[in-house]
Amino acid sequence: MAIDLRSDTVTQPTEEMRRAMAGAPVGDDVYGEDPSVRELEERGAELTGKEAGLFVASGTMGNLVAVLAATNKGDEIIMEDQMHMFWYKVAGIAALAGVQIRALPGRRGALTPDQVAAAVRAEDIHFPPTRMFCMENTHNRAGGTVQSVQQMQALAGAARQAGLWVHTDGARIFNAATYLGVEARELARHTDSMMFCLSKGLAAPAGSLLVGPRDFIARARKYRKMVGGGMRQAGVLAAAGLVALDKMRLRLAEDHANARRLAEGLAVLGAELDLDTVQTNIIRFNVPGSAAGFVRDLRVRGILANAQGAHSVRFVTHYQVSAQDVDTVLKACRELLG
Ligand code: TLP
Repeated sequence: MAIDLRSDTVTQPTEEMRRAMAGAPVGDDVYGEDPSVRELEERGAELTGKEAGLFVASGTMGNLVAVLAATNKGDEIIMEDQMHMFWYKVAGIAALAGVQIRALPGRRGALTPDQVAAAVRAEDIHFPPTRMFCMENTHNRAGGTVQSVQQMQALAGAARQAGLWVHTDGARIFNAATYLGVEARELARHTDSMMFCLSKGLAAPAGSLLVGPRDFIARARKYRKMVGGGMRQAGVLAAAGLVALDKMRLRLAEDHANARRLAEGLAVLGAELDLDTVQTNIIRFNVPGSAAGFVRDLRVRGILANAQGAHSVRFVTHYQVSAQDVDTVLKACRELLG
């Protein structure tokens, strides 16, 4: 089988997930009658210290319904300019929520509180109202970098001071919590709502959770219906999500250790990368020649990866990438870079 470093989204459900899915009690979730979905939503809320949770089809849907629930058409929202919500959502926030994104340059995926405060619009007949501030932790395009509890606290402080709703794309929030050695709820305290994914490093086959205050989640539930996300007997998916939260969440340090060793090996081989950014399970590095060519040559050797620019390659580790696989990948890279 190929060693698949394209993303942690490629992870297959574990045997335990498959068993849980087969035996899951289910009901019609649009009527609020699916016990497995309810249990998952409660567990997600509890882990993040929020009042309520909402099971959504994807991370994309979770972020979209969060924006829909927090804004009105014609509002502006502030975020860092490499964020997933800005880059990869097919402009869904503009097209479907009718909201303008004010994207600001950050450092390693993070803005400063001063940048946020300065970007808030004054009252003026020409300006859209600034309604929301979003951050991403861990930060995908910055290479899986982590924002600390203190950073999130300071940013949320600046945003709340200006009356903004604070939302976090926490697709990989448990990777951030693992890196920092804190509970996810310590990070989640400094955001009003948060989305996190079950189908990335946590290996569930599909689904994400949006968590936040009860009235916000009730509004988001209606928007989820609007965008076609009422999934009926979704308990078969939620059952896998429960295994993801209870079991797979606790093993992410292994993926980080593998990523670290892989990155250190790549640095020795002369790949251009900033080791300080390799904090979790994502490695971004530059090769001297074409990234697409490098990725093609890896594929011939049974290794899958994504090119992310002319010279930039991304490797992502996950539970189906073993320490032995790291050796195999480094051997292949030695042939290609050496
Ligand atoms: N990221 C995927 C691709 O879409 C790029 C990946 O392979 O990394 N927020 C963040 C930070 C993400 O990295 C992703 C997916 C999402 C949201 C969207 O989640 P899904 O794919 O469930 O809609």
